[in-house]
Amino acid sequence: MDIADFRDKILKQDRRALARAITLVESARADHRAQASELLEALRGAGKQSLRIGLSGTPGVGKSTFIESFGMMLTASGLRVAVLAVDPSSARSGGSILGDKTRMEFLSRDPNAFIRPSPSQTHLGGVARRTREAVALCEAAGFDVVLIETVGVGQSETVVAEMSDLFLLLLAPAGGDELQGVKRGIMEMADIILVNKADGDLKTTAMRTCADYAGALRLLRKRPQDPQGFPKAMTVSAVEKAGLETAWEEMTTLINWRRETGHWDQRRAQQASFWFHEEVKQGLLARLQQGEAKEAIAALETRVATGDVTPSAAADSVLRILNISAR
Ligand SMILES: Nc1nc2c(ncn2[C@@H]2O[C@H](COP(=O)(O)OP(=O)(O)OP(=O)(O)O)[C@@H](O)[C@H]2O)c(=O)[nH]1
Ligand SMILES: [Mg+2]
Repeated sequence: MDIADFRDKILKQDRRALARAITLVESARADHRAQASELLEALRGAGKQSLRIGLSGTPGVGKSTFIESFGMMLTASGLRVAVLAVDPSSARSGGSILGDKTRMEFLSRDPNAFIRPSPSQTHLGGVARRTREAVALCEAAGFDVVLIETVGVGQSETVVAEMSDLFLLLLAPAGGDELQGVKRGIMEMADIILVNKADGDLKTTAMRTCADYAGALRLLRKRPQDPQGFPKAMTVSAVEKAGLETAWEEMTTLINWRRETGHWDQRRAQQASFWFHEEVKQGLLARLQQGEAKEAIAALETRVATGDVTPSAAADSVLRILNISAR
């Protein structure tokens, strides 16, 4: 494989080359990983910074429909949009690809859009790296906006938020006064909450839900990366394409402010550091799960349980195998 040629094609926005490059970074094969690293290194700093938008929401809130409508609005205004997905739940793998291709019927045929459904996944660490690398490839390929979708069912929101410039939480109208069981931690990550399906019979409920969340957001600790009025909650209808322009204006306001005040660069720097630490941790964990260390752990497990050896002495002998013993 000619890495320089591959690099040039991606920089020239060749979609086929981009798709092949993403396949390469998704591969677990050692030779592919080596090529992927070389390619990413060759592309580092080339291209431009896209606006990375993370989008999370529970199954059925309308993520796919929203991306279709929102994405079409962006491409109509001349922007190039890439859509990536982080989907750690193996239960959905297979189904999501088919579903999304039909839900994003127009966007998937738009020459200014690039949609990449999530591959079937193993563990979240691997997913995070592959998605981050796919984002970097889309940036190199000159996309103005990279949308990173995740189904909000667990830790995947954190993964997406840690690679986004802007994090959107999509919610559905909810009756009653319960705040849909949205975890506080996820609320705290959101820059803009969008209550979708604000149309027809659901419109009044959507407005009430939106007001509830606006209230809840005001109770959260003020974050340095927000100008006055953010984070905020708004209503949209992905089906009727209502509120999308306003939502985009709010996103632009927030992002411009962050660029001007240095928070954009600061966040990207913090994210790079976060992923550096994560990779170190993942690398160490991987080494514990193979070879001599793995065998030693298995052998010591019973001895620790029966009190034959103390937990710390046992741990130390495992760490010594990796040459990282503290003693
Ligand atoms: N009334 C109304 N229905 C909507 C709206 N957006 C999506 N829906 C409907 O909600 C259902 C789920 O929409 P999807 O876009 O597939 O939702 P999703 O979040 O991508 O779902 P998963 O991919 O399963 O996680 C579909 O029947 C949509 O037609 C909206 O703005 N208004
Ligand atoms: Mg979907």
